[in-house]
Amino acid sequence: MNAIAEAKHLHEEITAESMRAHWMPFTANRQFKSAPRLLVAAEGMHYTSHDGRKILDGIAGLWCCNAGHGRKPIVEAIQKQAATMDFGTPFNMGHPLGFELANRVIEISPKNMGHVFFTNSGSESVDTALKIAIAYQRMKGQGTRTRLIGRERGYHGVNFGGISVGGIVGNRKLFGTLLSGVDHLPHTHLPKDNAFSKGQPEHGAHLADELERLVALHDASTIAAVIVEPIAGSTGVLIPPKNYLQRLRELCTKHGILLIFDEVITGFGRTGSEFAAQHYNVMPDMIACAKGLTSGTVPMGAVIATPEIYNAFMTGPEHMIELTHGYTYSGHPLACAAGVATLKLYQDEALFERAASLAPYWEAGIHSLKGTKNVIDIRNTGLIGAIELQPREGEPVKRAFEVFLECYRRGLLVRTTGDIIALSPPFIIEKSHIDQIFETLRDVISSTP
Ligand code: PXG
Repeated sequence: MNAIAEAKHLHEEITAESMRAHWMPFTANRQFKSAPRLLVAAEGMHYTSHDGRKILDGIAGLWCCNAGHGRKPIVEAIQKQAATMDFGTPFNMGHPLGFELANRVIEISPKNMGHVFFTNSGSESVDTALKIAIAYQRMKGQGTRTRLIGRERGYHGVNFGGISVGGIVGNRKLFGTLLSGVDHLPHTHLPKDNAFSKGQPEHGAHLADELERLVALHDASTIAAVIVEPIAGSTGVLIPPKNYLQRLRELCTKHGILLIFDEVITGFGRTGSEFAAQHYNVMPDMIACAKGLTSGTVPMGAVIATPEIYNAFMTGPEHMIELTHGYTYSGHPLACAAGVATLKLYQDEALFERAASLAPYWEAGIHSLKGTKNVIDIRNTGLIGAIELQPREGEPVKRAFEVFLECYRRGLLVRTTGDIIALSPPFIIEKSHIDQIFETLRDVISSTP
């Protein structure tokens, strides 16, 4: 039996009872288990569903499979590494691929970056960066700088640090008091002024000045770091207004506050540049990343930091651990093998350049949906986009969810957040796929009540 037939066969055996044990993440478990949607194979731009249908991947898995699915050089590198050395402790031991991957990451990072700390996910990258920020201030003799500033509508993963600086109430309210000493900038979503902007919106740079208000309230001497997504992804693709990130950078520098960019989604070519930092020409002090680092093939994240930060820790007796932080699987050999092969593939196939060169076609495609029934805003940059729908009276979220289900039925995978449809295809996408995505969406949105 081939893999797909086997998976279909397995599906036939799946019953409500056999699905009970798996508590699924960020999923309406009961709805799902009453009508399961299973993916069983993936290649190039497509998934195969359990019922044997080809599904066009409009979201690169979940903003991560930037090189497309089942890419041979990555698959073979993982296979080879699994057979060569499965695991080795990352504490006081190393393996060659960890160093190679760190060097390759630095090669494509903003020029002010120098060091890479490996994690296993975006959430771990965020919490690692926040810990490094607080510890760095202490190492510099500024131990009172412990406060962290996030932003409303920010998503920084699901660990305690990330949800504390994050700004999504649904992800926070169940979990108690979270970290203390956290405050938030206002979000930058100004639909009245900026609806249907192509790329960066005109209005909203002044919202960065809110940091001055927070400094006046708390005093700079209590603030360690500001963390923002250069483009807020999970809350519906909020593109930074022109000059907003520049102003935030200036204010952080002025007040001795570290600026952390959460580039879990925007890193590794999504904007058409290596990182959003280069795209917007604003250099943070640290970058949290994950997803595209291995094109989603093996879980891995990283924090990229400046030499200034790294060197602040390289003091004290040389036999002592400088940063008491790390995960059993930091720099896991399989993840490093996948990462090295992925970054090489991005380079060999010039995939970031490909994303940049397709961006105008993508932009024209997505904005052609302006005027479609219930579409109240469209946002885009690089190979990322969002279509915001008017929520149905008294039934928020439902209209977009129905669009998601109908797209899936018609062979297209999109992502929804609230009443926003988010898109972020693999960079190997062809113009014909772009046409298919927007034709399908136009039809489905028009016919959804
Ligand atoms: N930061 C950002 C900016 C993210 O987008 C994370 C951190 C956390 O990464 P991990 O690997 O721990 O999941 C993310 C993750 C969505 C969606 O619907 C996006 C993410 C995760 C789940 C759903 O847009 N991004």
